[in-house]
Amino acid sequence: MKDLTDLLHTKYPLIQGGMANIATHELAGAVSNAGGLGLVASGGWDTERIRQEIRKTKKLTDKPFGLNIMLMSPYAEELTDLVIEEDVRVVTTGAGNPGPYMKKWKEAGTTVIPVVPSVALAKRVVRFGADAVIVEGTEAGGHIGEISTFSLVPQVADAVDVPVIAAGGIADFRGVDAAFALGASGVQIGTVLLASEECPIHDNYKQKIIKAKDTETVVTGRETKAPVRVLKNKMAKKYIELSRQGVGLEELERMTLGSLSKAVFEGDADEGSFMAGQVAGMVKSVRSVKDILDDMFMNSRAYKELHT
Ligand code: TUI
Repeated sequence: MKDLTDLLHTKYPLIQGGMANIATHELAGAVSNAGGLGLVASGGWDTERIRQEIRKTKKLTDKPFGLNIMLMSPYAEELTDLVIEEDVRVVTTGAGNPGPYMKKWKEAGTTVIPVVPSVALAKRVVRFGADAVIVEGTEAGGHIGEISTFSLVPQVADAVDVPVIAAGGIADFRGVDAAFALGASGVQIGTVLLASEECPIHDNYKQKIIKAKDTETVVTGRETKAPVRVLKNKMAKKYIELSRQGVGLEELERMTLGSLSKAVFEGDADEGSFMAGQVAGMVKSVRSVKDILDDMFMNSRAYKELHT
């Protein structure tokens, strides 16, 4: 199989997670400059704000970067055109089926890499022309599927003939090696990047990640079919209670994005939604994005084998 770095035009076979409200030009530019594929995220922002983020990223880096489109966003449809207007070379999608937009992107020569939580969706997006798939396990932070990375990655790798990128549960070189052993050609990381110098979030959020233990994340909103993994706090308890009481999906989504802003910008320990994956317990310090990526790949046997 072709090396993922040939598809992404990057030094490392790594994509940054498209974290809503967090993955701005600062983070995307830093990840691309460090040798991964940085992403500008879309969840929470309107089309003009994202256009500005894309333009600012181009000023920060001459390396490739992408746009993540959260398909539950009210601006999703507009963003599918923005990709083409702003000549973004790679698009990743999440929280839905990008099938209806694939023809337009393929005609424009965009590289399309959907996040999939199941074998069925992986097969469907590949039929529509996906260039690779990001297979995200339930260990990940934010909006998640049901199946673990360990179980899902090999099943998707057996089912499709495009590169598989493993996501969820990966924070260091051991995760990279495990992903390759399971049949992946690369990784996507999010939580470990929250604790990077370049990540533009409130310091309280970074400190919460660093202090978190293995048992500190919880999944909210299972009843509403929009499960979201966050660090345990007052807001998470309130959200679980409301979704048990049957509060509607739309209201819960609005609440989620509102409380995510409180976490990201204000570091509000009680009212914030601190989205994080189960690997938060592994993250022990704030480092530069370059240190995080160099450490992941210079110590990975799988990466060394591919590149020597
Ligand atoms: O999208 C994510 N993670 C996210 S999005 C987000 S912002 C948010 N805003 C309001 C409410 C909830 C979240 C925070 N974190 N990850 C990618 C991902 N995609 N995980 C799971 C999926 C997924 C789920 C179902 C992808 C496709 C899918 O398809 C269902 C279908 O239509 O077949």
